[in-house]
Amino acid sequence: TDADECSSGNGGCSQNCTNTVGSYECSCGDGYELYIENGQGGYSIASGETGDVAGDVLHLNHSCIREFVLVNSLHMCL
Ligand SMILES: [Ca+2]
Repeated sequence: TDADECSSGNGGCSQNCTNTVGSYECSCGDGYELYIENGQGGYSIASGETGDVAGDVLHLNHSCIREFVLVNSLHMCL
Protein backbone atom coordinates (compact mmCIF):
# COMPACT_ATOMS: atom_id res chain seq x y z
CA THR A 1 0.00 0.00 0.00
CA ASP A 2 1.05 3.55 -0.56
CA ALA A 3 2.15 5.87 2.17
CA ASP A 4 0.70 9.35 2.09
CA GLU A 5 3.84 11.41 2.53
CA CYS A 6 1.75 14.57 2.42
CA SER A 7 -0.05 13.64 5.61
CA SER A 8 3.06 14.38 7.62
CA GLY A 9 4.54 17.85 7.51
CA ASN A 10 3.05 18.44 4.07
CA GLY A 11 5.68 16.06 2.69
CA GLY A 12 8.24 18.76 3.30
CA CYS A 13 6.74 20.80 0.47
CA SER A 14 6.75 24.54 0.95
CA GLN A 15 3.40 24.88 -0.82
CA ASN A 16 1.31 22.11 -2.39
CA CYS A 17 1.84 18.41 -1.80
CA THR A 18 0.23 15.73 -3.96
CA ASN A 19 0.39 12.13 -2.89
CA THR A 20 1.13 9.60 -5.65
CA VAL A 21 1.49 5.84 -5.57
CA GLY A 22 5.00 5.09 -4.38
CA SER A 23 5.95 8.72 -4.10
CA TYR A 24 4.66 12.27 -3.83
CA GLU A 25 5.13 15.54 -5.60
CA CYS A 26 5.43 19.12 -4.51
CA SER A 27 4.05 21.94 -6.60
CA CYS A 28 3.72 25.67 -6.33
CA GLY A 29 0.98 28.20 -6.75
CA ASP A 30 0.69 31.06 -9.17
CA GLY A 31 3.78 33.21 -9.34
CA TYR A 32 5.99 30.50 -7.92
CA GLU A 33 7.90 27.60 -9.39
CA LEU A 34 9.40 24.49 -7.90
CA TYR A 35 13.08 24.74 -7.13
CA ILE A 36 14.66 21.79 -8.94
CA GLU A 37 18.27 22.78 -9.55
CA ASN A 38 20.94 24.87 -7.94
CA GLY A 39 21.09 28.35 -9.37
CA GLN A 40 17.53 28.27 -10.67
CA GLY A 41 16.05 31.74 -10.89
CA GLY A 42 19.26 33.11 -9.45
CA TYR A 43 18.72 31.27 -6.19
CA SER A 44 21.70 29.28 -4.96
CA ILE A 45 21.74 26.61 -2.31
CA ALA A 46 23.20 28.00 0.88
CA SER A 47 26.81 27.18 1.60
CA GLY A 48 27.12 24.16 3.82
CA GLU A 49 23.83 22.77 2.53
CA THR A 50 23.17 20.24 -0.23
CA GLY A 51 19.58 21.12 -0.95
CA ASP A 52 18.66 17.49 -0.47
CA VAL A 53 17.90 17.65 3.20
CA ALA A 54 14.65 18.63 4.83
CA GLY A 55 15.28 21.88 6.64
CA ASP A 56 17.64 23.29 4.06
CA VAL A 57 16.76 26.87 3.18
CA LEU A 58 16.20 25.77 -0.41
CA HIS A 59 15.14 22.14 -0.59
CA LEU A 60 15.32 20.72 -4.12
CA ASN A 61 11.97 19.52 -5.45
CA HIS A 62 10.27 20.86 -2.34
CA SER A 63 10.87 24.58 -2.12
CA CYS A 64 9.06 27.16 -4.17
CA ILE A 65 10.75 30.26 -5.49
CA ARG A 66 9.35 33.35 -7.08
CA GLU A 67 8.78 32.71 -10.74
CA PHE A 68 11.10 34.66 -12.94
CA VAL A 69 8.94 36.78 -15.16
CA LEU A 70 10.27 38.75 -18.05
CA VAL A 71 8.55 42.04 -17.91
CA ASN A 72 8.31 43.43 -21.34
CA SER A 73 7.92 47.07 -20.67
CA LEU A 74 9.29 49.53 -23.12
CA HIS A 75 9.38 53.11 -22.14
CA MET A 76 9.65 55.29 -25.19
CA CYS A 77 10.25 58.97 -25.13
CA LEU A 78 8.62 60.61 -28.09
CA1 LIG B 1 2.77 8.23 -1.67
